[in-house]
Amino acid sequence: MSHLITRRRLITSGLGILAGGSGVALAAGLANRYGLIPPDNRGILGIGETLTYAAQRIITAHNSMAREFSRSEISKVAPVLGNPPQGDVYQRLSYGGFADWRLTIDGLVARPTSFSLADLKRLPARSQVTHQACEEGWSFIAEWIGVPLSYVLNLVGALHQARYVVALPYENDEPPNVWWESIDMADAYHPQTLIAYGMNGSDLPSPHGAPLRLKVPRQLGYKNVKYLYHLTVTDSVKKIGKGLGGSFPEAGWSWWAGI
Ligand SMILES: Nc1nc2c(c(=O)[nH]1)N[C@H]1C(S)=C(S)[C@@H](COP(=O)(O)O)O[C@H]1N2
Ligand SMILES: [Mo]
Repeated sequence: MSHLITRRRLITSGLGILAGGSGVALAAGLANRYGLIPPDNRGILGIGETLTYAAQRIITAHNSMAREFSRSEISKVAPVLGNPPQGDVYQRLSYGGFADWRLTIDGLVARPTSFSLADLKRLPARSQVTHQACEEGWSFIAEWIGVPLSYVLNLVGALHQARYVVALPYENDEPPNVWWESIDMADAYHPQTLIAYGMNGSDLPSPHGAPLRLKVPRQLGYKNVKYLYHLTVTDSVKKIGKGLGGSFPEAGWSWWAGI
């Protein structure tokens, strides 16, 4: 974890040096021109957020891949952070094998759709053995299987104005009172970004987000929303929650959590 932070600091300070002094304004202007201002930017005071995100998006190809491991490297223990939704409804859905679970995708799409677990399992699957790191400092390697989010976005016909995909878990509440996060379209269409329904050869266990979770292996654990119930495609996150793009930015962490 610490070396990850160091790498991010290096990228930020590297761009800082490039930008240097009044050059910061120039860099910020360029980032703006190319649509690379993250939702949690705090104007010139938050320039670090903008430079880190813009630098990553400019320097690395959009399709750069998170490292994949072999099955023999799968961790024996996978820690958990965050509990399943409280209340009977989730319990009942779970007893029913989540047959009645629906993942709704709406917003800037040509065909808003609700998918059952069976619908998603019929779509082309992709699996990957990747590393998931929590901002708290622990991490693990696991195999995830699911349908690429890009495939589903193409099915529902995401419109060209789309800039973010907002991920919401099952809860009887609205942001900011639920766990929510958003990703940009580069991550949404990235081949390793999955709507995952399986982990280490089984259905997703309840503590890890059953029946569905978002897997965004190029970012920290907190972007990987568990109990995934609703995806909204949007051109702005300003009117959702506190307008910063997710629960963690609302708590003072970075919206873009690339590693
Ligand atoms: N719905 C929901 N999703 C969530 C969380 C949560 O509390 N609720 N915790 C996040 C955090 S901080 C991390 S590190 C990972 C943890 O995933 P795991 O429990 O499978 O290890 O899930 C993320 N997704
Ligand atoms: Mo986390």
